[in-house]
Amino acid sequence: MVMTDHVISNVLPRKNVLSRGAAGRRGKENAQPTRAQVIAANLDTVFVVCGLDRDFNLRRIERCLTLIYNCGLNPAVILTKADLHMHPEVFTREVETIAFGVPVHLVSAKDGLGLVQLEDYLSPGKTCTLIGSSGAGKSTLVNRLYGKSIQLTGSVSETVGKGTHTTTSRDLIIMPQGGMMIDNPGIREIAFWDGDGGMEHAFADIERLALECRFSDCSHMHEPGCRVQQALIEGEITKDRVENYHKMKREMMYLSDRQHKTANRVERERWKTVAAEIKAMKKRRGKERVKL
Ligand SMILES: Nc1nc2c(ncn2[C@@H]2O[C@H](COP(=O)(O)OP(=O)(O)OP(=O)(O)O)[C@@H](O)[C@H]2O)c(=O)[nH]1
Ligand SMILES: [Mg+2]
Ligand SMILES: [Zn+2]
Repeated sequence: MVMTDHVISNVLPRKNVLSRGAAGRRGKENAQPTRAQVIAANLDTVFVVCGLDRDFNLRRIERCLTLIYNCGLNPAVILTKADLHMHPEVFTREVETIAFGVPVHLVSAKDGLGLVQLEDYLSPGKTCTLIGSSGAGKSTLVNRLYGKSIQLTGSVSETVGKGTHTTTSRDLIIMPQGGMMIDNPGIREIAFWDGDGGMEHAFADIERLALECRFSDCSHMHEPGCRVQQALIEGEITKDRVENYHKMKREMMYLSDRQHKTANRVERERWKTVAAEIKAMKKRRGKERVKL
């Protein structure tokens, strides 16, 4: 295939893929995605970029981490715009309470704070991608790490604190450090797509507590002897985190249920075709016998 003056000579096989439920469910309450949308492939690290302005949202970070774990990929969190605060480390600590073992980098594209830590992810042969909402500061980071302005950047609305969806395509950039970086458009919503394996990593604290519940099928809502509820009362975990856990668990169950149903339907349809072929074959044989 020829694209302007470039020729694609080889397409590398996909080692891994970051995908989410395809968008297009806006305005439809509880509507679920029906297709997977690939964000990027062959990744070593997926950066969740969050600006330390009105973009900062622990629940969204949790959601992004679940999506990344679901795809079997390695996350790292970048908290950018650190220059807006006197003590930005408090945000790092907050994120560390929900992201176990995930590197959290505090950076500022404005004054260069923490950028050296990111260089390691960009060594030759490595590929990373940036996800986050519009206006989080993804493209500004790419520009800073690249050393010049190669990606367009936009402003954030003062009234609603949101970006203007400046980046509109997925851009793979070969960085001067030797690695590759994929800049993405801002994500409006994160619909899950596949499996539920990500929950145990993203909510390791709750899953660990759940092992101590009295009933093995505890829903952690109202059962006696529920360790999760106890931890909530004792302030070990927050209400918001538990609510987000339940919400995502529901979505995951719905998804796996629906995918299971789809698989059943595929199987039924396959058997319908086989049965029709057998019937046609019998009919043909019958005719052949009559001829004899
Ligand atoms: N103070 C401060 N502002 C920043 C920093 N990084 C980015 N910004 C500002 O944040 C705004 C949005 O930056 P972008 O890099 O365009 O954001 P984006 O995440 O690429 O947004 P989309 O392309 O719309 O998804 C711009 O006005 C930047 O100047 C930072 O470290 N500090
Ligand atoms: Mg951008
Ligand atoms: Zn329980």
